[in-house]
Amino acid sequence: MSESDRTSPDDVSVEELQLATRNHGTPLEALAYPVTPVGLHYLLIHYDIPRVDARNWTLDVGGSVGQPLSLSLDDIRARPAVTVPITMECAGNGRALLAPRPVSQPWLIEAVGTAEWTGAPLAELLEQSGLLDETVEILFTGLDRGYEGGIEQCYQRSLPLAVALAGDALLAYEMNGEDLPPQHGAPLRLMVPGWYGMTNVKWLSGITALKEPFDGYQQTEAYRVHASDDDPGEPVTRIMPRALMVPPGVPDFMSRERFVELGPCVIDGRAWSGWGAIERVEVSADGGHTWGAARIGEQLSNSAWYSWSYVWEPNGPGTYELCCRALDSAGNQQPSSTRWNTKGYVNNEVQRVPVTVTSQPAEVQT
Ligand SMILES: Nc1nc2c(c(=O)[nH]1)N[C@H]1C(S)=C(S)[C@@H](COP(=O)(O)O)O[C@H]1N2
Ligand SMILES: [Mo]
Repeated sequence: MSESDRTSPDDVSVEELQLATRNHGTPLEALAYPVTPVGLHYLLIHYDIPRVDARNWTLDVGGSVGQPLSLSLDDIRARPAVTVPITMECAGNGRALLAPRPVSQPWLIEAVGTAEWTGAPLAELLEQSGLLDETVEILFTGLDRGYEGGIEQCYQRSLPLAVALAGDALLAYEMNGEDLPPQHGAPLRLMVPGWYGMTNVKWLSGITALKEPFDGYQQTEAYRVHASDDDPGEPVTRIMPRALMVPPGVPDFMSRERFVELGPCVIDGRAWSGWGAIERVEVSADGGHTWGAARIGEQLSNSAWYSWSYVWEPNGPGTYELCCRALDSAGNQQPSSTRWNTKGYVNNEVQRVPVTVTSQPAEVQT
C-alpha cells in the first residue's frame, strides 16, 4: 500500500481490522427480513469462541441460594420453553461514526439483528434455586477467557435482581429453530429483551446469586458511558431508539453511495427501542432539515423491531441525503449527533445515506 493511502486521520488500524473481520455486522439490505437469517445476524465475540462439548457441559447455579443446581442441557431442554423474536443491538453500534474514533470494534450502524430465540425462562429457574433474601444481583459467567484492560477474565456480566426476575429473560438453546451455533453461544446463552447486546452472556456456564453488586471488568470498566477517563460514567443498560433504512437503489462498489432512478421510491426499514414502543419514524431527504412521517407496520413481538416504510418522491435528478429517525413512547428521540464518550457506546444518531438520483435508467453491463 502506498503512503498516500495511509495518511488520512480516519485510518483504521490493523487492530481494528482484526476485530472487524472476526465480528461482522448485519448487511443493511438484510433488514428486509423480519427475522434475520443466522448467517446474516451480527456477531460480537470479545475473545475466542470456546470449544464446548455439550454432552459434558453443565450449568451451575449457586451463590446465595438455598438449593444450588447443576443442570445438563437435557435438564434445561426438559423445562417449559418459550420462543420469542428478540431484537439485539451492540452497545458499540455507531462507534466508528464518532470523531475521534474510540478504538475498539469499529461498528458503523450494522450491529443489530432479530432472531427467534427458544429457551427456558430465567425467572422460574431462579425461583427454584431458592434465592436468599440478601440477593441483590445475578451474575452470569461465560466459558470464554481472555485479557482485557490487562486483566485475565472470563466474560461475566450481572443483572439487578428485579431485571433477572422480570419474566422475559431467557436461557436460550435455539436460534431460528436450530441448535445455537458456536458463534452465538452454544450450547446456552442468556437473552434479556430490551438490553444492549453485552447483557446476553454467551457460552453460559454459571449463574451466581450475589449479595453485593458485581464489580468485574465488564461491569465497572467496560460498558459505561464516560465523558473522560476520570469520569465514573453511567452504566449502559437498555437499548436507545433507532430507525434504520435499507439503503435504496444500487451501491457504488467502493464508496457504497447509492444510485436511484427518478420516480417514486419506496424506502423501508426497521425501528426499535428497549424503553418502550416506537411512536414515530420520520424520513428526511435533505439531510435532516425537513422530515415526513413514515408508516409504521407490525412489531414482530414485544421484544422485537417494527417495520416501517415511506414513499419518497425526489424532485428531480441530483444528490440527496436520506435520513431516518425514531421516537419511542418514553420520549426518547434519536439525535442528529451524539455526545462523544471514551468507549463509543450508545451512538444512536440518525442514519445518513447519500443518494444520487439519475434521470435515465443506467446502461446496465451484463
Ligand atoms: N460470553 C460472552 N458473551 C457475550 C459476548 C462475549 O464476548 N462473550 N459478547 C457480548 C456482546 S458485546 C454482544 S453485542 C452480544 C452479541 O451477540 P451475538 O454475537 O450472538 O450477536 O453478545 C454478548 N455476549
Ligand atoms: Mo456488544
